[in-house]
Amino acid sequence: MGKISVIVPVYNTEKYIAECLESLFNQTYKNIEILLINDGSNQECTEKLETLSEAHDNIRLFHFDANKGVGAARNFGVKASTGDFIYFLDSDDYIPEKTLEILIHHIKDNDMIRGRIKSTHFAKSFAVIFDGIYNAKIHTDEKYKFIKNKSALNFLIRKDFIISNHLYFAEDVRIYADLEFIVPALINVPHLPHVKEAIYFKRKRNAPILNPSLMQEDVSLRISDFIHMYIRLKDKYEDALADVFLDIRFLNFYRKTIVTFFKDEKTIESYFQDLLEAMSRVDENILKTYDYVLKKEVQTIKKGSLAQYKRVNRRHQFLRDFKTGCKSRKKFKRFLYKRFFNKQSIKNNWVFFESFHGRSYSDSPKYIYQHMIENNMNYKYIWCVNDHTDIPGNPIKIKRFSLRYYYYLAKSKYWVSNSRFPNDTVKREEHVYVQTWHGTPLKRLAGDMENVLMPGTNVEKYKRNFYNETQRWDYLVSPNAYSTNIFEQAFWFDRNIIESGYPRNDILYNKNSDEDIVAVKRKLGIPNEKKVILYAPTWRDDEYYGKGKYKFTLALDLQKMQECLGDEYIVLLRMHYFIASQMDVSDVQGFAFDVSDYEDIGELYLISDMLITDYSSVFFDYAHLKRPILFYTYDLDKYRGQLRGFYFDMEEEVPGPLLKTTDEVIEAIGDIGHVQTEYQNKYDEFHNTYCLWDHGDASSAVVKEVFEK
Ligand code: C2G
Repeated sequence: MGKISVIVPVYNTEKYIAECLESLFNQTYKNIEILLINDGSNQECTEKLETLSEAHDNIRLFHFDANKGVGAARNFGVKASTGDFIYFLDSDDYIPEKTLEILIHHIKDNDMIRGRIKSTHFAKSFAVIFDGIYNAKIHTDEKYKFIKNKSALNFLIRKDFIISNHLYFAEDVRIYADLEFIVPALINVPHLPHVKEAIYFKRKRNAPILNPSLMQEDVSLRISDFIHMYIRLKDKYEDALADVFLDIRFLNFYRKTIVTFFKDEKTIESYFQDLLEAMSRVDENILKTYDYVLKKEVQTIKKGSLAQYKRVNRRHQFLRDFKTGCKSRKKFKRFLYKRFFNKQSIKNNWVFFESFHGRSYSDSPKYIYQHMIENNMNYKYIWCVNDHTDIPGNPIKIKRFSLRYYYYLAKSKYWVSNSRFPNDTVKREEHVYVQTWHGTPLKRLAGDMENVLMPGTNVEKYKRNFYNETQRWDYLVSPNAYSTNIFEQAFWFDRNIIESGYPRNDILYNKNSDEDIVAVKRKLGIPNEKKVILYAPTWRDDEYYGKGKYKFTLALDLQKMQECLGDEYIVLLRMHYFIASQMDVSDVQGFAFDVSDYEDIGELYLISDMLITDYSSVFFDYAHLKRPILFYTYDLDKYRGQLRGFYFDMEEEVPGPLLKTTDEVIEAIGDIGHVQTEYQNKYDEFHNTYCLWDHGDASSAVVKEVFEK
């Protein structure tokens, strides 16, 4: 049937290349050569390519001295190839084992054929293709719809067709090099067969910030590259179908990407002349099919007056925002926020506090605030709390996402929060944003996460949003040196880290007295004479009812615990704030108490004699008290492997036993003195590593740094 030359340009994809090549070695169609074009990759990647190619006869490896771009690499590959067919595969993607076989089987007399491209966010996806007769569907008028993402991927093409039509990739653009190749290719085929069983997995990179794929690159580059390619191709070819394809893609790109970019008016000027050139090539009949607003903008661009276009753009941006604003109450608030509140002056003495997305008056923001009011500092305070909560000092209280929320956020100079603000909030230059974060990380965080299994997002979106958020923090509070290191990397953070310890832990040093403990127990209505076990597990990324609403199935047998321990102990069940499941303690009344709604977990630490947790950061804080900690890690392998991954080996580092069953938990509690002796050394080491900075004055240190310097 002929040999297929698979051309794989490689640029710093050392994390993915082995999987990519493995998918080629596994092809059921064996008559292939693999051309690896190392496009000036780093040393690690280059060495990896050398090792891989030495181990396999059908790999031919070529090196460029410097990075020349994907277009140049593929052109080189075509020239060096010896096959009858050409197939382009990107080095971070992969294909199921039958893809090449299906394509070559169906190409018949055609010059090219296309399979299906599927995006994947996962580390590895697979497709089960059952043996059978697959039909290639022939496309004539709609053949251009197969230029997905404007790319030449997952086409199998005859080499002599490429040569006789002088097809090549653009070498002077970074992102849309494929258009130069694929548009004339399609012009020269009367129709295109498509087989949907021939799948190509396009990987959405999970490091869009530090290691972006081409499409994840800077939007300004995408704009200039696309304008460039559009003009060139319009001038070079006269083909009715290609014209329609190019005009529609260009106008859609203008509406989706360029208009959004032009929200920042300063950006317009440097693109205006090129845009004028491009728009003057758009066919009037195509333009006619678009809405009034877009037509008006295109006409204004074509007139060539930058000032006039800026005015129209300003008006239209407002209209677009207003139109979106009218879609719902929520959107209208955002419209007012963006268009009015954010245009007003900032109040220099207003401080806006939020803890766990307004779920409680708690955590480090609470202690920073308390320090400020106790010291009569001259500020006006705003607290975002969703429920009616008593807060000393009479601050203004507002609910998250209310109109007042947006108003006060826009006008308060200082923002203090322990988690993220909504993505659509705007931090102006005068705002000062203090991020306290909410725990020493054990579970991998943000930029360090491989997979994201939370509902309503994916790894790329999650990281991008996270990145946008961390880049607006002015200060980040760190509880220990270990966290500082991780925060810098996982949050891409290189600004002010306040190495004060956690304000939320001040209480563990300042209120650790019998009197204070009795007062909290009284407030909770729990018996004073019994010892207290606090069970505070974390949440599971993949168990949820919906966005932000997680499930938790209690895996502790409380009845059994009551039978064995009830005379001496009571248990406080403390669910993570994301957990929406209700705990049913009716069968174990007087023994188990649901304290999930209690605002300040620090007070619960103080009144408990031991902690049971799992992968929650609570144990880093609890260790300040030097009281026993048990780890009920019944799903350790799943949690560590599949869900999150950890920063360190739990078995090695944590200051207490890892237990898998209720019986083991009961046994450890029954013999807690022995457990303590056994873990004393580990506990001391742990304390020395993670608990060195807190002495009860972290709030004061943060306030000094942010408000008194
Ligand atoms: N928390 C709580 N009750 C629980 C679990 C947690 O009150 N049952 C509070 C603690 O203050 C804890 C914080 O929420 O330190 C963060 O909880 P984690 O279980 O560690 O999980 P997460 O919210 O995912 O934060 O760097 C820290 C990580 O980001 C983890």
